[in-house]
Amino acid sequence: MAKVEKLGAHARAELAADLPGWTLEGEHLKRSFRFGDFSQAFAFMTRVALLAEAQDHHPEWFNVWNRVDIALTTHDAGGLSLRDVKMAKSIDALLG
Ligand code: H2B
Repeated sequence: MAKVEKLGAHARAELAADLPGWTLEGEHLKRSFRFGDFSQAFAFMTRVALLAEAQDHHPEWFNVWNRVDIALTTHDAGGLSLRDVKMAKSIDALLG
């Protein structure tokens, strides 16, 4: 995979408007999701896992029962990159 650039300050500042629902915490884009039950939460995780494989970009995440917390960052860049923005938008698109 080609070297990927970290987002600059200007691009970072625009993220809040571009990705409502996500928060910027240090070098991570974060969002917490709630579902009706574990089965729905895990079904969502399965769909995200397939996206992650397709994009070769994998989330840091935490699940307990109906809750899925996702944190996106780009290890290859040592921080946030456009890959994280793309993944966040793809995840949002899963939920309509
Ligand atoms: N996921 C994330 N979040 N960041 C990366 O830099 C990354 C990844 N790199 N998934 C990919 C896989 C890399 O490790 C492999 C070798 O392509």
